[in-house]
Amino acid sequence: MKRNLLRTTVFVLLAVCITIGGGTRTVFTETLPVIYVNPELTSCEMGGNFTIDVNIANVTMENSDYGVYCWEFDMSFNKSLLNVTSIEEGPWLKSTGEDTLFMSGIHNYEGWIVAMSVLYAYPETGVVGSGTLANVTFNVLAEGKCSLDIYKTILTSYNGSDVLDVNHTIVDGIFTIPGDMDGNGGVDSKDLYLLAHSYGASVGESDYNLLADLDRDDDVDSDDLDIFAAKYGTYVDP
Ligand SMILES: [Ca+2]
Ligand SMILES: [Ca+2]
Ligand SMILES: [Ca+2]
Repeated sequence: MKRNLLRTTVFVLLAVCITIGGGTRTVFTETLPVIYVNPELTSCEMGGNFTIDVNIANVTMENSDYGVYCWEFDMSFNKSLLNVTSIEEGPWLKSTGEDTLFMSGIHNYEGWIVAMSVLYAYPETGVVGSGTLANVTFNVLAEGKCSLDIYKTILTSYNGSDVLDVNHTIVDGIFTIPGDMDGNGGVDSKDLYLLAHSYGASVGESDYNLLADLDRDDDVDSDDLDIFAAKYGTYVDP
């Protein structure tokens, strides 16, 4: 009975929200290269797996001397919530056709990983532009919220004799509970507002939001709303 009332309440809220709509998106205005987690906010049910990209953007000859020859990052996470199952190199550093030497390490008992890649033959120029450094796949041990914290990053260039540090910025990721679409650690009307904006959308459409597709069947519909209603009011420690 209580659940039916809740579901009705959620539907009414949805009807209100759908008429106002809204959305969020990450915009980088920095002129420095940036290493960032994509998507910035991720959720997944307990026992499930999800993959995030560690991306780079805004690399130019002007801000990197001779392009990037090597990247490295560590990433920490809450080891009681998540385990990393795989780290794969993304295509960015290989995008000019040069071979790379890629290495990674997974330390689930301590809650961190490390990954690095270097252009093998030190060509005349390094790589510029934007793309994916690595894909990291997690298994969810328990529901909760934690930072996917990128640190100890290294970006280097090369002038023919010296290795040069490339100044850059970092944007971390957040893992949170299913239904928490704004990453505040709770499932509430603000999340419903975001779900409403995606309601009726399928994967590939601009309004589609993976965070709203709670059953992960590539569309946002009444099945997702049912799951959302069941999670409505859930909060975790920030
Ligand atoms: Ca929320
Ligand atoms: Ca769905
Ligand atoms: Ca569906």
